[in-house]
Amino acid sequence: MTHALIVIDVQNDFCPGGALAVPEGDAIIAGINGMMKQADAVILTQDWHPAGHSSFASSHPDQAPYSVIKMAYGPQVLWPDHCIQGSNGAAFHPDLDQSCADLIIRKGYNPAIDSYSAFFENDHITPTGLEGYLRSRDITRLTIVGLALDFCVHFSAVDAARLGFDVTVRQDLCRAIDLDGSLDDALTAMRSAGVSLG
Ligand code: VGL
Ligand code: ZN
Repeated sequence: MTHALIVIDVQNDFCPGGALAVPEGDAIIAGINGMMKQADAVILTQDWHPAGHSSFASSHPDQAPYSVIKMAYGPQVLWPDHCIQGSNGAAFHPDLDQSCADLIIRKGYNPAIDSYSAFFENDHITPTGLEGYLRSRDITRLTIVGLALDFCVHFSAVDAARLGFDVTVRQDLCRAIDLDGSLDDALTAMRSAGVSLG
């Protein structure tokens, strides 16, 4: 059984001082670095939006950040501008050890669709390619950590479990945004999808 550590979006914009800062987002980095040596494969994801992305409140002049609108593919939270391609905010936090990473997968680059999950864009159809990568390396067991627990970690973990991977989310190595009960909803959804919450 081959085991991969998937590190979700440990980027400057999700850490204190960033554009979409997750409280204590940087507090998990030392623990994540420590886990990398134990995994057969280490995969980092990077939220990577073009300027003017449709998930930004600034792209919808009548909408405030954190409001929810209906997109063709379902409800979408509108975020402050964040993780713009090539910006310092989109860079990995300088304390994250990138030297062990086998693969860096970028997501959210399609201007019209957000992508919380590392596996599918928010239409739940368009693949990122990560599933094929994992299967071709015979990886069956995943430990998922990172930011934010209630958005990108949550959707990545649920998709992974539905695809048949054996998934553990290490809650101590995640932090949440917690918007309108989103953390409780995420924990419930992960449990019912068969994700182990470690
Ligand atoms: C994320 C909101 C917008 C995340 C990414 O990494 O959880 N959340 N883009
Ligand atoms: Zn984003």
